Amino acid sequence: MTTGQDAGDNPMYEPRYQEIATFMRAPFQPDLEGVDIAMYGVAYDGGVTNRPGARHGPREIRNQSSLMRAINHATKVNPFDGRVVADVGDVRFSQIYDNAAVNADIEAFVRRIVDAGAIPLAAGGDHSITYPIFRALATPAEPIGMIHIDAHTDTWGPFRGEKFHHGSPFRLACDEGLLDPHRTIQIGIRGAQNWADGWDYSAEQGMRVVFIEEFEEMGVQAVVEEARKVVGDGPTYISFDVDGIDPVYTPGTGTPEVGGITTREALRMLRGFGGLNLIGGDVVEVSPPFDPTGNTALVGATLMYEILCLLAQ
Ligand SMILES: [Mn+2]
Repeated sequence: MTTGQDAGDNPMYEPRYQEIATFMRAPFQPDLEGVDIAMYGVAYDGGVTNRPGARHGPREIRNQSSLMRAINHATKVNPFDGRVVADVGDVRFSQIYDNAAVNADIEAFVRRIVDAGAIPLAAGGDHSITYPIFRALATPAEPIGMIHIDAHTDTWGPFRGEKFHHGSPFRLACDEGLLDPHRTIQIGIRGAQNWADGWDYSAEQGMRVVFIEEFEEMGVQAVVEEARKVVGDGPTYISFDVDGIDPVYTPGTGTPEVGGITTREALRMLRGFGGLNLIGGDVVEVSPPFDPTGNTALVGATLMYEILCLLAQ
C-alpha cells in the first residue's frame, strides 16, 4: 500500500504543482509500448463556425489535469491500478490549413493507437476532430454507437461550402456508415438555430435526441437508463462537448448556449455509464482564450478523468 509518505519515484505522487504537465500526470509515452489507455491531444480548431481557440485546449487541459488524483471517490475506480495509462502526445499535422489533410493525420494517429491495442481518449480541439477518430475506430461493416453530450447535434450539412466543420462530424460519420444512428443518443441539445436541418437529420436517421427540457423532466437517472438502453452491449464511444454544460461552468468554449447541464449532473451521468462496451472517448471545445479563470479547462480535465475511469472498467 503506497501512502503519501512513501510514494517512491512515481511522478504521479509528487506534489501536484511539480513535474511536466502531462494528462493526469501520467507518464509521457509516445511510442505506445505496452499502453492500455492512450490519452492524446488534438490541437485543432480549423472547424469552428464561431469563436476559435480550442487548438489551445489540450495544453490547458493538461495543465488543469494536474489537479486530478487517482481514486474516484464515487465509484472507487482507480484507473491507473493494474493498467498502463499514458499521455501519448498530440497529433502531428502535416498541414494545418486544410481540413481534409488534418482529418487524415488524426485518423492515422488514432489508427496507430488502436493497432497498438490501446483505447484512445482525446482532448480537443473543436468537435470536427471526432469524425476522423471514428474513421479509425469503425467501418461500415462494424459501425459504433455513441453517447454524445452537447448543446448541438453536430449533424449539420456543409457550412459555406465546407463539409468538414465542428457542426457536422456525426452527419459525416452516419452518412459513411461508421456511426449507427439507432445506437446513438444525443443529450443536452438546446439553443436556437437559423436552420433546422441538423435536428431534422438526427430525427430522420433515428438517433435518440434528448433536448435539455426533456433532460430536466426525466432527471439524470432516467437519462442514464435511456442511454444504456439505446447503446446496448455493442461498441460505444463517448463524445463530450463542454458546451453541453451550462456556460456558468464552462464559459471558455466556441459556441456557448445558456440553460445547460450542471457539472454535478454531468459527473453523475458519466458515472452511470460504467460497464458499457466503451471503445474510446473525447472531451472537446475547451477554448482557453475565452476561459480567463481556467475553470472550463478544469471541468474538461475532470470530465476526461471520469471518462478515463469508465474506459478502465
Ligand atoms: Mn459539439
